[in-house]
Amino acid sequence: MTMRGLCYFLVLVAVLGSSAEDMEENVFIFPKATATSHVILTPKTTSPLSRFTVCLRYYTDLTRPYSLFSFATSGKDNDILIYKENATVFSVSVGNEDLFFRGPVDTMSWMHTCTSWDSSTGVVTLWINGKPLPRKAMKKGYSVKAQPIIILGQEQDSYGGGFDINQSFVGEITDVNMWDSVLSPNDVQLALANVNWLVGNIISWKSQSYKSKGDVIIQPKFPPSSY
Ligand SMILES: *[C@@H]1O[C@H](CO)[C@@H](O)[C@H](O)[C@H]1NC(C)=O
Ligand SMILES: *[C@@H]1O[C@H](CO)[C@@H](O)[C@H](O)[C@H]1NC(C)=O
Ligand SMILES: [Ca+2]
Repeated sequence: MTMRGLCYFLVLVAVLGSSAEDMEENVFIFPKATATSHVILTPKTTSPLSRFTVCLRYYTDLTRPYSLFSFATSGKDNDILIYKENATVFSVSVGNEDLFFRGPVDTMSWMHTCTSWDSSTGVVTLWINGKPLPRKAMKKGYSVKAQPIIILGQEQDSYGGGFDINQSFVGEITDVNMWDSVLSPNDVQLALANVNWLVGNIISWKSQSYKSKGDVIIQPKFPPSSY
């Protein structure tokens, strides 16, 4: 291989490799409110979805609304959105429709959530720290569109943009996994316990490619005993 050929090869490896990272021991810190800083998670599959589960863990002292998980598709900015409205109310959006869930009052501790939706019934289940809130339903028969842009730290009002500083996340996020299935109650408990073999097949915190933009810091998790 010529020198120039070798250079092209190395660039190609760097691009294609796009470094799936084991994030198991890490968190993303969003250190301050901005309308720009965010993380784009690269999904392992980009097909339409007739069911899904998203689990993640977060730690924040925000009292204003904020986005936890923003999954936009072309023409549907809230194709999937997990959002905190205020100290007690979560909203879950599918296909730009919203459902509100009254959850436990915020405490200064790590919160774990799993959100699932099943097109065959429309049932949405929101689990907070391993406990399901009363189930609701929407968008029966709908299919979440393909080719999402998945963003942490900001709420998309357009495909990959349209951020609002007043909806930005400030704090720490980790253990993000997404499946193209509805997790069983038992699997939700395993996700809560963070058993490391339970990995998402759309987003897998154990081998995740991502791009971070702006002020986002990766740090090791503190041991659970710190809290
Ligand atoms: C929280 O948000 C819900 C939905 O928007 C609203 O009905 C409720 O009054 C709010 N609660 C507080 C304490 O602001
Ligand atoms: C964000 O909230 C602040 C304080 O309420 C307000 O002054 C500002 O106009 C809001 N910014 C946007 C972009 O909505
Ligand atoms: Ca939006």
